[in-house]
Amino acid sequence: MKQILLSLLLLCGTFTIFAEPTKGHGEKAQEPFLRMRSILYYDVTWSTDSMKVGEEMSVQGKFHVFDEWPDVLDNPDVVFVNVGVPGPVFLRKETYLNGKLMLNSTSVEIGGDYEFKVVLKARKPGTYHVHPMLNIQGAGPIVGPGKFVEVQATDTAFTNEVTTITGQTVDLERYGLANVVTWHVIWALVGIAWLIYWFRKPLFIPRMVEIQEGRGEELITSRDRWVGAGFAAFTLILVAFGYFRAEMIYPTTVPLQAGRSQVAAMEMVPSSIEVSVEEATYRIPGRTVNLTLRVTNNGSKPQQLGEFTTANLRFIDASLVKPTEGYPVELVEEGLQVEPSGSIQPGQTVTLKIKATNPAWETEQLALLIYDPDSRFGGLLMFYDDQGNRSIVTIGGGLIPTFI
Ligand SMILES: [Cu+2]
Repeated sequence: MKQILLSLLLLCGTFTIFAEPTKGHGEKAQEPFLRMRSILYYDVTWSTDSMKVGEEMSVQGKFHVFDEWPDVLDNPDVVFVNVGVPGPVFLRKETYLNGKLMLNSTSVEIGGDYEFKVVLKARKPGTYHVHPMLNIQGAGPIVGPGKFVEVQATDTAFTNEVTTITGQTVDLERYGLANVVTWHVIWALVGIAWLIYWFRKPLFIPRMVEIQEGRGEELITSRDRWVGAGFAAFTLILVAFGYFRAEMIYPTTVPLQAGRSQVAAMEMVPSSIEVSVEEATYRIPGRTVNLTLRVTNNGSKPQQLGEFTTANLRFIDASLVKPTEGYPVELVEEGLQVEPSGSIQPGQTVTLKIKATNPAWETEQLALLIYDPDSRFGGLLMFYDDQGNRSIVTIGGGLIPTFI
């Protein structure tokens, strides 16, 4: 016994010593197909990465709803625009989807592109990983890229004042707190009294024996029945009292809004570039995704591939694409290798070989894709013409692992 205890203690000790502070929220633990083939985020920006409690920041960007939406996920019919932060450390003051104010859930079209903006007010000091996020019913929370934002404390206490429809100004941080505490205490007391009454009697085993011996009826006395009825009556009276009291104090109320709003996808200029995936492999020792693509330029301007993005990782050709200032460096890999390099002329069809090398395929746990029963990838290709105009093409297909 002593030995077992000692080894358990040692085991716990070892875990504690080697434990690192956690900072993310398990975004890497989400299945690769979920990150690569559901919502593909792009153009995400954070207005700041350092602020004080009470100050506001915004997270904005765009996302593409992947065309080949995975069968195992429910369609994105109920979608809520949100942010992924560890707990209630920010207040979400405003949320927009394609410029429309989003208080409710909406639906998004498969294959559509949307622009979002979320305004946050810092509530608690600390350093937080801030992601845009969509909560999709039947598919889970799908997070975008994350950036660390530091929130510094201030001397003044945090308040969240709003003016109600009756013109009263209230601080939502404390509003109704006494009422909430009072009612919790009242109901806890009722519950405890109920438990105490029954716990005074013989409990599980003696009761089981009585029932087995056919004397179950004798376990409940007429006094028990009266007490039970008393509790039931008291509970109903208390509920009714609470209801009428609330009606009296707050005569004007608006119920929580449960309707769903409709937002159409962004109008996108149809891309003049056609891409078909001929081969896609993942070279395990080199941590490289190799893509062989057949690309046709049906437009009137030469086009050049500048970026391949998937699962919030960006592989860019630094001569064409510059990440916005402050974009998390760990999510951008410069040096997207494209062969043959250079532009694709109007009317031309070329076979492009693309190499996207990054240890992140392993560290972001995307390589786990090859162990899935459905090893398919998805991503966005961004082509640029000679004037810097961008056109986005979605690609996807099976990804085959190679070991040499
Ligand atoms: Cu995170």
